[in-house]
Amino acid sequence: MLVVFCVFIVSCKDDKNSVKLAANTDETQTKPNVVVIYLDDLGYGDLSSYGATEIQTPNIDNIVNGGVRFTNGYATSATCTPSRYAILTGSYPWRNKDAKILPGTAPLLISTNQETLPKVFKSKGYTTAVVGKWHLGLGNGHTNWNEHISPGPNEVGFDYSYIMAATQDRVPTVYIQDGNVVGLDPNDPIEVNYQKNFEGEPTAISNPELLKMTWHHGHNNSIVNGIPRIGYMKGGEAAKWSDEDMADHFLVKAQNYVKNHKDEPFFLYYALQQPHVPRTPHPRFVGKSGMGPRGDVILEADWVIGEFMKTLKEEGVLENTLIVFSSDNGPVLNDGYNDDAVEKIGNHDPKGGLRGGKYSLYEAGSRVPFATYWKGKITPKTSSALVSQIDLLASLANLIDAEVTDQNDSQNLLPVFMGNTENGRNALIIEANTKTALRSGDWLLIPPYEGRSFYEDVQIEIGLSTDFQLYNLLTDPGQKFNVAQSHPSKLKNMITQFKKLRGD
Ligand code: NG6
Ligand code: CA
Repeated sequence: MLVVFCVFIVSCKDDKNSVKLAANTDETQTKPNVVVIYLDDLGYGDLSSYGATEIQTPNIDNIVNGGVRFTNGYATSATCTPSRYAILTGSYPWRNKDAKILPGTAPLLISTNQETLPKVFKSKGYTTAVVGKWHLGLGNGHTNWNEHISPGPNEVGFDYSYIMAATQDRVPTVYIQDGNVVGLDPNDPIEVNYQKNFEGEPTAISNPELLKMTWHHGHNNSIVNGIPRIGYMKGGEAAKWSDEDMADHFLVKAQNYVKNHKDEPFFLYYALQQPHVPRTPHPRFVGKSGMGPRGDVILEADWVIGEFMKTLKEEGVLENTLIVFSSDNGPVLNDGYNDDAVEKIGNHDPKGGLRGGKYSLYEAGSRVPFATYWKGKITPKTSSALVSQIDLLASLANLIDAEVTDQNDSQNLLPVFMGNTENGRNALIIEANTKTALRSGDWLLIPPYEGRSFYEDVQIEIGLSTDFQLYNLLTDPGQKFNVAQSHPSKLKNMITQFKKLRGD
């Protein structure tokens, strides 16, 4: 009788949620691996699987078209640091006043006491890793780059970390493995300063003849590899990365991680640097897109992802691995370097018909390509459910039967991510440069804000207006018609809901 009862429980759980794996004698064998593949500044329209016709991204398309392709998938923010903070903590970035684009010298933004995605995995015996772009601060704000750097990713849940500290355009331009600068010569210590230059060190202003890439706005401090950066850096010559090799470099680290950990359950956060500036495709990809470096590095990212997927297959873990693919914020063409992104864009629309772009409260700022792929487990489909990267924490916790301990903003949408239902979020707050807006159902409310509405340097509409803006995204995805005046009761409802969710 008891046996029959147990079997009933197990199969009942299985029926309700196809993700749950049947009870097994060897638990570790059945725990699924999870890989989050995260791009930097990839727009909603930058992939052929999201409608691009001028560029082909077959490897990413295999993921997107082979899984759930979300058409209402969001990063929490229109810039990097806040989105990365949210995906890793499950907390809205606007709750943390420091969650803004960080300099390379910023202290660690995530508290070491905070719940994080990798900690959730560790609570169930997983091994965890981050490879690629970090941009969440390191140390206590007075980092000595020549010593062990802590706290960092290893102190917020990652067993292994192989990262760049901030962005490819910010110093220090070195890789950091588990808190130590890779390849550092102790006789050539690194110094970093975001306020002032080190005496005698060339900058883009003092020595323009040293540049192989020129700057358009910002990016005129230290020169590394002929590329002018944000911030000043001295020393560390042997440790400096090669920009053109960065994609291959991170790929090998991600592949090796899979090879070394294929026999235990793992969580890997693989954060590629493309197509953020400076766009430095490996020579293999130069000229391949016909769109200049921005298109070329998208092709490079696509290739790298194809290679990574091959590794999962060759190592025999593909069918036991859930892949989440997304981007940290929307697209920008000229983000500070003269790299032909505008001149060579042709008919390509990185925004995929949405309005705005990176930095913007309009849709193109935070609505991004978003897909979940699991060979043999997820049936390919397109989903219009409203989902945010912030929901991965609660949803992946559910996948592995882990407890969520902190009070946060993450919603358990596992059945949506598995493609079993369209019941996504009812509402979501999106953010751009600390300003917030409400998506609720098909509607988007942007409250009135002072401030510039257009960011000249990058030629992007920021979305700010001193009037209320209300858009119906179903009938007007390009946000051409502000219907705030003609829909007073909808507007009122949205304002009430927004205040409630913000806690104002
Ligand atoms: C901006 C940089 C931009 C980019 C961005 C961060 C200037 C003028 N612009 O401040 O180039 O680095 O920060 O991008 O310096 S993000 O994707 O990491 O948020
Ligand atoms: Ca970004």
